[in-house]
Amino acid sequence: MFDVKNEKQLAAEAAVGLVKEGMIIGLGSGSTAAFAIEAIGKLVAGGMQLSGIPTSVASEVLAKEAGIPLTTLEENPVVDLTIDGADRFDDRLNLIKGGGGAMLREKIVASCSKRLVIITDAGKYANPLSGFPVPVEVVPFSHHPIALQFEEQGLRPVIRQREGAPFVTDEGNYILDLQIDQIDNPQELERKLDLPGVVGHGLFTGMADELFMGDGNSVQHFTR
Ligand code: ABF
Repeated sequence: MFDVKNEKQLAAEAAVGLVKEGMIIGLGSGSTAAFAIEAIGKLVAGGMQLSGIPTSVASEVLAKEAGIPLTTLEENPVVDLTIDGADRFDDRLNLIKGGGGAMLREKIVASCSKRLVIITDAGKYANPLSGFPVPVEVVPFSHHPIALQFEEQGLRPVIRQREGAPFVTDEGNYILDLQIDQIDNPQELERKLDLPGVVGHGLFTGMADELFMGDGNSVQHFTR
């Protein structure tokens, strides 16, 4: 069994090779993106001028530790390149994201980006998408009726908890994780999720431009 950490680090460093002087960089969340943040910090230490926009409080902390100058979407609403992780990807680079609960800000930053580059390891590939719950971010006020509607659609929602209480996202919302065996039509599922009170979800369809996948001691590069 290959070292997954190594696969993540290889993918992250390959994506960071795309970073150029003066860029506004979207900084993803999760353990693979953490390797990218570390590598970008080394570019800054070497004198490269750039600014990062974190996609989570956790990534903001890592970016500050790495010495990356930070900016915001208010100051820079157009992002040159976002490097982010994923929990699953299929042949068309449709993604399941949000295992760490950051998918709302991740999708916002991705939507502001000229280029979205995903970094993963070989274990994340699933075609069709499967093997990981689809997280849906909901306003706390609405979480119960939404859960009931998802139940009626057979999507088997489970409210994400931490230490016995509902997990609260960086934006102060709850997450319903949908236990779906296989997603044959991600776009159709996206339409089912569009209920009042839903503020985001972890299905990213048609957003990723390319993907680096660590695979053993090598990196494979896919473009959509
Ligand atoms: C993040 O990357 C999340 O959307 C996703 O859950 C995570 C994958 O985590 P890891 O890289 O630790 O496997 O962008």
